[in-house]
Amino acid sequence: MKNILVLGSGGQIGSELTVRLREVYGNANVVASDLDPNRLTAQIREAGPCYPCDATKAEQIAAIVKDHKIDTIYNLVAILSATAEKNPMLGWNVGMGALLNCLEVSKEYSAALFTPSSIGAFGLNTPLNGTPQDTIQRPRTIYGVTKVSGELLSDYYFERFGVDTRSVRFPGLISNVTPPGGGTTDYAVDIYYAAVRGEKFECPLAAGTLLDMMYMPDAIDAAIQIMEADPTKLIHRNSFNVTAMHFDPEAIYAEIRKHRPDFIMTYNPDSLKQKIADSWPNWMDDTAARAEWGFNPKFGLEQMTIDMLAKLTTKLL
Ligand code: NAD
Ligand code: AKB
Repeated sequence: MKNILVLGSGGQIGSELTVRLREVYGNANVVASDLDPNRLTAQIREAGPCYPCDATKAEQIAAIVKDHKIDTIYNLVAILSATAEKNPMLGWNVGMGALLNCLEVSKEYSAALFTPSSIGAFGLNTPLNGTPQDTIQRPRTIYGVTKVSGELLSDYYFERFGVDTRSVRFPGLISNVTPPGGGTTDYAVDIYYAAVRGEKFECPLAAGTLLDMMYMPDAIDAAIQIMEADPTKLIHRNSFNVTAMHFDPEAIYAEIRKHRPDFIMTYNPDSLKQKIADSWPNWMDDTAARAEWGFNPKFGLEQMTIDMLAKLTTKLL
């Protein structure tokens, strides 16, 4: 049995991961937290222990870890790509501050640590098709710089201090539970909300912009599976490429129109998001994750679209 602390339980990933971790490990064994406790759902607040916690303050993380005998931390604190680009100092201070504190606390209390990286850890001089596990990483966004720095720092703490750090490079994540927090790939969530509400959708990325994506249930499985993986099988640690599908705006639009033939999408590219998206992989090679810890996503674009439309229809209408 594990004792787990989730930092960022109010976010897109954290809200679903916290609930799922409690199903797997028990409500009392999974502590939820966020800088803003108002972001925590009633379900999360009522089912188990919850704390306000600013992850940029090491002592706040350490107090929870000590009190609850935490042995595993899921650090989901970051400022996503488009928002960070508007306030680079905030992106760096939050992303790196939270990670460095988690690493130090994990070292002191012998906790394992999961911190997601992203497709944002790659840049224009990375091979964009079939992006290899080990390749050039020279991103030009502050978000990407924090992700590459985080990968290096996490490997350093493993090699130098034996901290059990593990991570995946998530692609754009699509969920029907918590809206996304200011990233470049948010359009792939927003488009479903518009379709279900019967609204027109203005796409902030141009036609032909291919990006890697994953449905949230597969992302949650991956986060739990990698932390349960046999460490002797891990050749890599920070971070593994993982992906489930890749598509451009036309492909997701066409898939939605199979179910909502009246749905209309037009294009109005946002120059900041477009520049970021153009520098990210079209599709990554995730062979290492499949070979080293059995990553095996279940949802493609077709199945995800059926599920998203059904769940959002129940939620919104
Ligand atoms: P999010 O923006 O939805 O959630 C982040 C949460 O962190 C929010 O609830 C916010 O209140 C909280 N937070 C912010 N500053 C904090 C602080 N100082 N202390 C404590 N909490 C604080 O982000 P997300 O989409 O859930 O992403 C989680 C992680 O996964 C991030 O590292 C992100 O880079 C990574 N990731 C996400 C995606 C995606 O598509 N969602 C893709 C790749 C990687
Ligand atoms: C973003 O667009 O910033 C995130 C990510 C892919 O890291 N969704």
